[in-house]
Amino acid sequence: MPIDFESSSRDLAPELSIGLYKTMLRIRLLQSRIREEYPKDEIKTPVHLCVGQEAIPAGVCANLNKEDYVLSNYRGHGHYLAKGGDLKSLLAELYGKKAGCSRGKGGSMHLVDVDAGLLGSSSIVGGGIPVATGAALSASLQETGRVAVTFFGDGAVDEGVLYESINFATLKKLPVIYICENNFYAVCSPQRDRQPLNNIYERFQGCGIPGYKADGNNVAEVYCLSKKVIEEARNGAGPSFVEFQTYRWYGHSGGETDAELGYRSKEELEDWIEKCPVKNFEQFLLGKGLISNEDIARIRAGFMGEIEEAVDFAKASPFPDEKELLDHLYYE
Ligand SMILES: Cc1ncc(C[n+]2csc(CCOP(=O)(O)OP(=O)(O)O)c2C)c(N)n1
Ligand SMILES: [Mg+2]
Repeated sequence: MPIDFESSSRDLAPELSIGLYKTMLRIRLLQSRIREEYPKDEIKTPVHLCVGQEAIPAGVCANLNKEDYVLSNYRGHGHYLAKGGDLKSLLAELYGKKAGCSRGKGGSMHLVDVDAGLLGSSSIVGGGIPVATGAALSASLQETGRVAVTFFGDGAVDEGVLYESINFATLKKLPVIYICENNFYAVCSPQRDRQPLNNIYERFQGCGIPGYKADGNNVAEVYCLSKKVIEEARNGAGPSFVEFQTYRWYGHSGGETDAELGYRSKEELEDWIEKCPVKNFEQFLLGKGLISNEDIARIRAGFMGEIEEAVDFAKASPFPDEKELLDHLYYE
């Protein structure tokens, strides 16, 4: 089914639509560049790309202020950029350099940029969920007006901490939004083999939290639904749970296609590539006359130049000093 941008973008100002497109494109181009770099083995930690899933960070984070909190997972490049993280710091982190956002000690899976409101990303499945709940508790107690958003996958829905956190957040009416990026797989394990029903968004309603589902490849729909739940949370109405259905194009980690592993079919992947969130929205904007091919070429060239500069910066940057090894870590 084609993506229904027509009705979902009806209330979006043209500049907003173009901004959402640009955020997605920047995330996509960065990841394409990382795919080229990764096989050179200079990026030492694993990378988990979110190619195919860009509409979710773009649409959600467009509703957040700098001061709002985001807790991400290991598939977090998109969340980092969309929340306003610094591109050079991200790339330096991937290369384990001192200028990295986590001082070169975290790698792709452990991104922190407190100034941008990204309190952390984690390799522990579901690891950001209780932290976001705690961040929302602090916002509530201190009456800062901030909200917390946590992004996680369908695999994290199998973790008990999600239920504990939602129960607590609902009880305390915390300003937190739980966002499940359902790409239908946890590594090579399909959702249908792990969960009896395809109803993630309905599961938590029994705890008293509203649950919603939307097309995670439709940036306008992602934007509008997250606008609603973020405003509600900010106005004291409490938390929400949102499931965005989407698909990752490449293997669980790294930048290769993995159809040969046999856990998903080539046809399924091709169907989802046709539903590309970036290309389809680009076509829609072109069709509406909101953007021209010349604009697109200019925007792409600008992002590619910026990304190239950041890659060069990261490669040329020094590694952390040996004596810093135990700094900024918790240890006895
Ligand atoms: C607590 C915990 N259990 C298991 C793992 C191993 N593991 C790493 S990624 C992953 C799959 C998670 O899938 P999902 O939440 O759907 O996210 P996606 O990778 O699809 O974005 C698993 C099981 C882990 N890192 N942490
Ligand atoms: Mg998944």
